[in-house]
Parts: sequence; C-alpha cells; structure tokens
Amino acid sequence: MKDRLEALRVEALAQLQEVADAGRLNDLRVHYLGKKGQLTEILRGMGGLSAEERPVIGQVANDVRAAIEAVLADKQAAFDRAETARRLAAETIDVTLPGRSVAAGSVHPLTKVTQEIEDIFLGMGYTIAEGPEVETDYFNFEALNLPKDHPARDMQDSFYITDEILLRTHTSPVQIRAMKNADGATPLKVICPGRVYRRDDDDATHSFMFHQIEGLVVGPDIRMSDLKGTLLQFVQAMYGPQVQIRLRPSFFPFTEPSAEVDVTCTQCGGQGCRMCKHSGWIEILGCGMVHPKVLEHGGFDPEKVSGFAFGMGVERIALLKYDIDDIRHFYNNDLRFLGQFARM
Ligand code: 2NM
Repeated sequence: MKDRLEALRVEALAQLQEVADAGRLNDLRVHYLGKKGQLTEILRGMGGLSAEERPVIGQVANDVRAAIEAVLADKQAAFDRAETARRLAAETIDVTLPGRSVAAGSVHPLTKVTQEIEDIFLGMGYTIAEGPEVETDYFNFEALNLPKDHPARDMQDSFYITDEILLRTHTSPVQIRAMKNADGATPLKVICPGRVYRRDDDDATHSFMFHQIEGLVVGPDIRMSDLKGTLLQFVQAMYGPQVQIRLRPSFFPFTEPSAEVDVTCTQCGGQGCRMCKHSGWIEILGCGMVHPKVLEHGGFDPEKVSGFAFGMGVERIALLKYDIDDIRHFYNNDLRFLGQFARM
C-alpha cells in the first residue's frame, strides 16, 4: 500500500508538471484528490491493515496529499497571475480620453418663472393651492360674480364641454374652492398657479392655453394699501429694489375697485425703450378688492372681512424677463430654445 501511495505521488507530480491550463488542473485535482479520486481509492484498503501499520500508512497518505496539494496551489497561483496579466494587457483604458457627456435636460422657463413667483409669496406666508382644469360653470363664472347673462362673459370665449362644464378660463375658481375650504377662518393667504384656456386665435402674444398665477388674501380689515404694499414687495423681489409700480383704475367683475398694475420698465428703468413702447411703464398684472358677492360665495361675511386679489400671466412675465418675442417658443419644445435657460 505504501508503494501504491508513492507511485501515485510520482505519477501525480509528473502529470501536474505538464498541465497547461486551469481547466486541466482542476480535472487532475478531482482525479487524484476528489471524493472518488485515486487517493481515496487507495485509502479504502486501510481497513485491512494492522494496528501498527495504520498510522504509518496514514502518515504517508497525508504526505502524498500535502505534496500534491502544494503543487496544485503553486500551479493555480501561476495560472491566476497569468490570467490577471492577460486581462491587464487586454483591458487597458486610456484614462486621458474625454468623457462621453450625458445629455441633461433643463427646467422649462415657464416652470422657472412660476417657481420664482411661488418662492416670493411662500416667503410672505402664502400657501399654494391647485385645482381642476375642467371646471363647472359655477366655480369658473357664477361664484365670481359673472352670472349667466353677464356681458363680461363675452370677454373670454371659453372651451365648453357641456352647458355646465368647461375648461377654466382663469385660476380664480381654485380661490373660490380655497375660500370654501377655509370655512370662514382667517387670515387666508393663497396663490394659485396653473394652466388656463381661452378660445383665442394663437399669435405672438396669445395662446389658447397659457399659465396664470393668482393671489388672494382674506382677513379682517384687509385694505387696498395692503394690496399695494404686497405688490410692491413682490415686484422688487422679482425685478430688483429700484422698480416702482403704479395702479391704473380698471374693471373686473370679481373685484371692486379694480386696477391694472404697471412696473417701471425692467429694460430701460423708465427712460423709454422698444420694450415699454417708450412709455417707461410695463403692465404686468390685474388686481382689486374682492367683490362682496365673491366673498359670500367663498363662505365669508363681507360685513366682517375683506380681501384683495391679483392675477398675472406667467408667459407675459417670462417674455419680459428673458426678452422673448413670441409666446409660441414656450410650447414648441425646440431644444435650441429650451437649452438657453439651462444656466440662467
Ligand atoms: C385678476 C385680476 C383681479 C382674482 C380675483 C380672485 C378671487 F377669486 F378671489 F375673486 N382671484 N383672482 C383677480 C382679480 C384676478 O387677474 C387678472
């Protein structure tokens, strides 16, 4: 048995010397040392040995196993090193090559302007409210002091879905909903951004769909001076501390009195230029004191509280801010246009 073990050692070591790849090395490992391998096969005869022979043969078997394992390990390490070297040679990368740039998008200019306006009013303690774009006649007109036969309904031709349902023509219905939700509690300070729809023919300054932001404050003793101070605060945050405002009397069915608000031209500072058509002023929003009937529809007692409201077109603010000449640029999604706002 000792001779067979020695012969196995000689044979195994000779074969291992010849091995040229890791696959063959593993085959030999299994062949000699595996569970059904040669060494196990020989050791199966141990049962027939005497008590004196058994430790001697056991020692020899362990030596043979150790010798084979040592060569296997050496060979395996050599193959591993060769494989690593091969991969290092094959997989070299040029770390000096410029990276492949990822096409990154950018925030749409209308989104940017909307967020800027939102941030200013959030800073003044307002909350933001949103509502449905498909509205009922009641919320879009009736509650805003525009009864069915009111001539002012002709001012905004609407997209009707049924007699009673239409695409909202302004975001004011959201403010009626905000008032009802407040359930009479004051102060209520809210701004409502969103899409609105009007049956206009599209041109450089009109679109059948555009964006509005409207603001509303309701509380005891809210006055026109609060409105004026708020708007001055807003335009100076938006355009700079040098900007002034003026209010011109106007008419809206949902406010009384009503006014249109101009800012000193953001381009020329009031000297007169192409942008302000040489007037020094640019109109940017409409506003007024909320009509008593509108407060009632909102669930407030106009004898106890008052409110102011204002509304502006986001497209108009963005056109002025970025000196863009055509509203349709906002909707075409031409990357050459949109890309210009990536870092503005
Ligand atoms: C404007 C101009 C004036 C306005 C009124 C209301 C409401 F719902 F509180 F009555 N929201 N927005 C308003 C007033 C909007 O946009 C040019």
